[in-house]
Parts: sequence; C-alpha cells; structure tokens
Amino acid sequence: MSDDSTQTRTAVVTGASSGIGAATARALAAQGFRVVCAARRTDRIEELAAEIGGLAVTCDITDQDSVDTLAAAVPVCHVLVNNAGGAVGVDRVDSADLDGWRWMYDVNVLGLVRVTRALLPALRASGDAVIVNVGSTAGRWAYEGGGGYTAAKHGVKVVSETLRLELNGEPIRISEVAPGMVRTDEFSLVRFGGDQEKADAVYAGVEAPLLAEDVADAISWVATRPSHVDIDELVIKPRAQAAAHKVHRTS
Ligand code: 8X3
Repeated sequence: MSDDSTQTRTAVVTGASSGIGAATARALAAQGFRVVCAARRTDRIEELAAEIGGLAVTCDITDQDSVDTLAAAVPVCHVLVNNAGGAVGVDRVDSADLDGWRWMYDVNVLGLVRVTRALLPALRASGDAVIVNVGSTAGRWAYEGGGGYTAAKHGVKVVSETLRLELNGEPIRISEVAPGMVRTDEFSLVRFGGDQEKADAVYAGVEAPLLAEDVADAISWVATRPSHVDIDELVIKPRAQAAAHKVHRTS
C-alpha cells in the first residue's frame, strides 16, 4: 500500500541482504519509499531490489570507500535505517577474544557512525529526515558472555543520544529501535560460528520469538510518524521475554 506523502521518498537500509534489514526494506517499500538496499552480498540485494522496485548498492560499512560509494548514489535521503551489525562469540571478559570484540565495535558502532556521517548531507537535503538505529536490548542489559556485544550495543544507544543532541534544531529525527529475542536465519548462527545446534538452543522452548517482520513493522512505524513526532527509543521483545535472563520456555 503506498501513501502519496511518501511516494517519492528515499530510504536507505544497511544490512539489507537478510533478516531485519531485508524485512525492513520490504516494509518501507510497501509504505511507498524508494528503498536503497545496501549490503555486502550483491546477489541478495539485487534480487531484493528487483522484488521491491528499489536500488541495490553493494556496501561494506567497515570500509570508507564503500560507504562513499553508497553516499554518492543517494543525493537525497529521507530515512536511514542503520541496521547492519552483529555479534560474534559468547566469551567472558576474563577470556575475551579481542579480535571479536574489535569486530563488533567496528561494525555495530563505527560502521553506523561512518554511514551516518556520509549520509548526513543527503539527510539534510531532504528537509525532513529520520535516522533509525537498530540497537538491541543488549544495549540495556548486561549478561554473562555478552560483554563484547552488549558494550557495542550500549554504544549504539549512546551515539543515538549524542546525535539527537548535536542535531537538535535540524529537521532530522534520531530513533533507536531495540529488539530483544528475534529469530532470524543468521544472527545466532553467525554468533556461534555456524554451529546450528547452538544457534537453535537460543530459541529452544520459546513459543514465539520475534520475527524479522515484527521488528521491520516497528521500524516502519517509527519512520512514518508525522514530522514533529520523535520516537526516541522503542524496545521490542517477544511476550515470552521479560529480561535477558527471564525467558519463558515450554521445554
Ligand atoms: C540480540 C539480543 O539478547 O541476543 O540483539 O543479545 S541478545
């Protein structure tokens, strides 16, 4: 369903090749946005862009040249969804794998900053823009073995708050959508280095974890509020999850 007021608006979604990113690209396209699908895996985003009538731009958010290429393709941007990110490992602080921690900071925090910085002129050019940063409940709660990821996602929360202060007075809203337990094809699989059994165990007995589409729906809602309405933060969890350690499981 398209809306006349958003028909010619452009949205950029990073990490659009799968999961929450791909679902968000579809949701925004359904709202009438022309969606620029950015991710490393060209074949996937080209297929998605063809499906939703958008544009695919191959982009690695950890690489400045690659992000510059993305920015050059988008002179005007109304919605930026900084979705690309991820977790690796469940190592404790006393045995932290610093390479993994560095990667998580690089992709979740510095990648988000790099893309935002590069697209700010295009966001300003729109005259009315929304940046939606995909954070996490890991940006609210600490849990054992999660230090590298929770530190990075707390970083996303704080960068979002900082940007909101720095851009105050400009027509750019900053929102953070922070999901809890979301079952996607890749998040836990990547975290556990491809071990499907360990990845599945995360969701074992949980009747209905969130799906990528649930989070995409929230992002799309945040991005389509009237100009004067700023949704600072939206925390979204499955009903079964009350806290990091408090998840109702039937088995
Ligand atoms: C994912 C939430 O609980 O796996 O962003 O850290 S959690």
